Amino acid sequence: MDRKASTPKPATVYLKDYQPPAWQIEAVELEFDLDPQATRVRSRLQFRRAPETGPDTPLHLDGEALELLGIALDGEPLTADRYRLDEAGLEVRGLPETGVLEIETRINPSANTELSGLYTSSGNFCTQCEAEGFRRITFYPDRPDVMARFTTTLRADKAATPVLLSNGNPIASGELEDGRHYVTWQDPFPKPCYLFALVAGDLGWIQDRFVTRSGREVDLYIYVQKHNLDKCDHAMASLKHAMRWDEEVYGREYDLDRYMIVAVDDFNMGAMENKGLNVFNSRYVLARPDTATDADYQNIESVIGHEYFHNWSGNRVTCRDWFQLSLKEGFTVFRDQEFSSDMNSRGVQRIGDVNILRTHQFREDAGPMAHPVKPDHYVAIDNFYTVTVYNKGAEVVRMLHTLLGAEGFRRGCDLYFERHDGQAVTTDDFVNAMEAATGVSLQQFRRWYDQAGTPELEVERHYDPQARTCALTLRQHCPPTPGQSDKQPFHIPVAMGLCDREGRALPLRLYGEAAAGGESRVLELCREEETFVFQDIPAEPVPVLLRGFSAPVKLALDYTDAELALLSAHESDPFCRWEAGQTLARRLLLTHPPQALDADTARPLIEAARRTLADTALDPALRALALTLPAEGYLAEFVDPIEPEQLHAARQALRLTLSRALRPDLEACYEQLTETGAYSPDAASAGRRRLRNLCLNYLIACEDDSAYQLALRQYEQAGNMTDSLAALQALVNSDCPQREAVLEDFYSRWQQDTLVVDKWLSLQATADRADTLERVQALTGHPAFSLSNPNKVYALLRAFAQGNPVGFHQASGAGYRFIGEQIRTLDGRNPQVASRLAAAFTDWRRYNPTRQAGMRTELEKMRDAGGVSRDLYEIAARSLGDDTGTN
Ligand code: 7MF
Ligand code: ZN
Repeated sequence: MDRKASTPKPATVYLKDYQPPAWQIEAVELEFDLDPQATRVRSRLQFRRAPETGPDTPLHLDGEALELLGIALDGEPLTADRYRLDEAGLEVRGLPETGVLEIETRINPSANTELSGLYTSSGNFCTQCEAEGFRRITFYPDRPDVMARFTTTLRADKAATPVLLSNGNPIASGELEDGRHYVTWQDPFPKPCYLFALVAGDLGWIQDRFVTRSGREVDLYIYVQKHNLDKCDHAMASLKHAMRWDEEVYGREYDLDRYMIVAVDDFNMGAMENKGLNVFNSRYVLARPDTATDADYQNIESVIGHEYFHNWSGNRVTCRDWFQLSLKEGFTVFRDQEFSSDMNSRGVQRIGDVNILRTHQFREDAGPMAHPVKPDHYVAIDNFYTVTVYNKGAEVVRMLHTLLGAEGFRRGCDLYFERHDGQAVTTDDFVNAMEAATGVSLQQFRRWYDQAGTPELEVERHYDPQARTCALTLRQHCPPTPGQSDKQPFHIPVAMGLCDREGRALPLRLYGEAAAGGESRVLELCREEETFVFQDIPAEPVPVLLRGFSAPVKLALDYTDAELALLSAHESDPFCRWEAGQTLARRLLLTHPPQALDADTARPLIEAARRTLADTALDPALRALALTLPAEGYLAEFVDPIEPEQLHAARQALRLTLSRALRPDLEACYEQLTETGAYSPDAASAGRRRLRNLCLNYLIACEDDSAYQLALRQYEQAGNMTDSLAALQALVNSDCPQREAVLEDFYSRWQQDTLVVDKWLSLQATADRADTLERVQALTGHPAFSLSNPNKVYALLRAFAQGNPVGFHQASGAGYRFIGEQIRTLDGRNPQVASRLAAAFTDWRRYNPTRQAGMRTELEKMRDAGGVSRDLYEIAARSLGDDTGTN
């Protein structure tokens, strides 16, 4: 257990204290006698002292929640004076330079409620070792810079556990006495133990084959509970697309004879890239048109891609230590974003990714949990699997791609993989390879890894009609973050263009250049302030900055409403075009009280929306994005203090105004997009459904019978989950008299399908109703809910705490007390899930004094609870402003 009742203040780990391992493990042989309550693990570690290590240095093996049954060195049992056992692990003294340590331990997988290490899910055995779960399986140097060849033998009852899987290739199998059997697996690639996996149980599978570019045949398997075998095809197709894409775009092939994916229902996060044996949360594998939405299909494709891409960015080249986490995660998120762009629509993908970054990562960067892409200290590493490490990390890699160009970036990647194949390295090694391959200096660029906070980019423009020049002055500033009061300027790539008053792009010739260099270019802002002067500009232009959102910064440019309207109608870059419309809407929402958001005030927005609804030449998905009002979570970034019900009321008022003004247009668009025929999750079809369901969402805002009938009809006739759920959601958030009956109908129809039930829980948790809190409280006692299953916790409790700001932040404080209590209960079972839920409280200082007091009280209760986990302690303490950076 990750609980330290006796230690009030858990220790902090620092990057500056990094020491290379004193001992290496060259090979590991593991034997598991699987039993749900008492699994025996025998481990043979072939160790070798590192050259720089003195002969008296003890070997430290991490271990947690293990029962030590025996320990021997080179075949001889070790006497008690040769080793010391404490709550952190095992220390062995007096070892020769090389030898074999044999250790036998016992663990209880069925009692493992943390879902870290070896545990059972729906009666099957599975593992999760990243970051520090392997130490809950056996004593081992549980750090990524110790890389070994693994051979794993699994033994279990053959009838109950016919499938026995681990990393690599099966090299032996057979029958044993008492109805048991065994399989031995060998992974030829040395790996850190966080990539170890085993899965055992009564699973079904589908099988396919992939032939690599060089002609190697790879067997592909997806293992699931048998009742889910009809939901695996999309995941398999996605896997083959990912394998082909990595060959085409990065020149990277798969390296083992088999690739296995297993779906489990109980999993703390999305998925895990264990070598040759990925373990997935079943929500990122299973899809059938009637059970999964378009968004589910998309997510499956991107998560399958993400885990597959880790085989190179993470497994073949791994992290030296956990401070380097973004080395593999930022890079791999960038790779999966690009994969999704190539498989679907680049513009839609980019807008979605920017939305996530700005609503979640900017918020993290502005609060007490702010940390650099490469953190320099932590209490619980599991708390640093953050949007900063993942999504800002991906933006940092994207900026390298922008600065070096696609070809330079590719050369840098090739060199990185060539130099470091089989090694555990740092983010610096990655940047070094990029520099060495291109000759571009990235000295200043490295600050993106070390400085936290979101830079603010202010742009001033000056047009000189006599000289026909347009001068853009770019100024950067980064606000302080915890532990970092002064920031050095960043190296910021600013993709930009200029357009005339008809929206036409102008050729760009910078002062001193002989000829124009295109209509879009990348300015590099390195100093605090720099001025760029463009020549031959016949009339005052409209500047377009940050095309494709070329840097993770906050842009300030004093556009007029007319300029924004122009860009939202004509700009060539989908992100900047969308952004212009969002800025217009945001201005309206933040400068008017809800009752003032009438048709007169909103006229320009209404007319823009009318044109968008009718613009059949434009991708429907982009039209849907353009018509979606800024999220409340994004609007919150612009106000102080955050008043959740005011933001909500403003957004709802504007939605109603648009609905009333555009009713015939919305109805026409809805009808025009009606489709019959078989469901396909492709981007074009999904885009049409997205726009049509957005029309429905607007139409029902009018709360009249004809809109209700439209939604009810869609619910009844829907041939896929996307349309069915959109109709249900529209009804649940309305006052339609049938809303309860439809909710009940949905549950009774899908109660056997745990992933569909999650959607049903989330809908209720995010419902726009006065009694939602009571409803959520009641649902915690519903048979469909369980605190033991992370997906259920996320579907109900996180959806409420993070997806229902009005409900969670209600002035009585009842939302805080309820979620606080759930977190403290959960912490005793699964600290990782508890601390993720606690993220809802970290921004407490952004609210008014009453709310601050309510949130603060809950954080203090978490921090000061006896037996609080390290994970939850760190979140609560840092949120409260305690300095966890000093021991
Ligand atoms: C896509 O990164 C993007 C991010 C760690 C677990 C999966 O492959 C992973 C694992 C966490 C948070 C997000 C993701 C993952 C984890 C993830 C998955 C798919 N190495 Br924690
Ligand atoms: Zn990952």
